[in-house]
Amino acid sequence: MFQMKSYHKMLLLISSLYVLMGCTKDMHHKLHAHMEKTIHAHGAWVRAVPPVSHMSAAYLTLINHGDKDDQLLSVETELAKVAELHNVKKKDGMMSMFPVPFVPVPAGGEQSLKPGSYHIMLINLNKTPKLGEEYELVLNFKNAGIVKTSAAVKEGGSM
Ligand SMILES: [Cu+2]
Repeated sequence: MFQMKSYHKMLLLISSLYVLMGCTKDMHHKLHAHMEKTIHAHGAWVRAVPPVSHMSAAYLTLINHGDKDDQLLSVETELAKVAELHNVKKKDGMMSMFPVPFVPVPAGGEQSLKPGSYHIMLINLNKTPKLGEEYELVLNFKNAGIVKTSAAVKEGGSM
């Protein structure tokens, strides 16, 4: 009798778990689909650097498919302890970099992070990025939330 009861309880528990899991899965799909259609990250790459270097940079093109302006707020990667958003300006005939609080990505438009412009500065490298390797970049946007992309290590010109 006791065994029968626990068997029924178990069945009840299992079916309610299925309901819960189904619900969560569905919500995840909706969220994911929403994120996929707002911001796309294309052609991400990381600059190959010599082993003595403690810094590198990452570049990519962001495309905003949404109807709201968005902002890239921060980036995380296993490659570096710190990832800063930078831009460059000309000062006394020299190009110098400076940190920016965000990188704007206009509604229905795109933004290129490239040498000589906006870029992701990778500071305090955990390892040396070598040609042929790939590293995941976790991009955090004001509206689109988290977007992940894979960046290939490539040879770049001067910074
Ligand atoms: Cu920089």
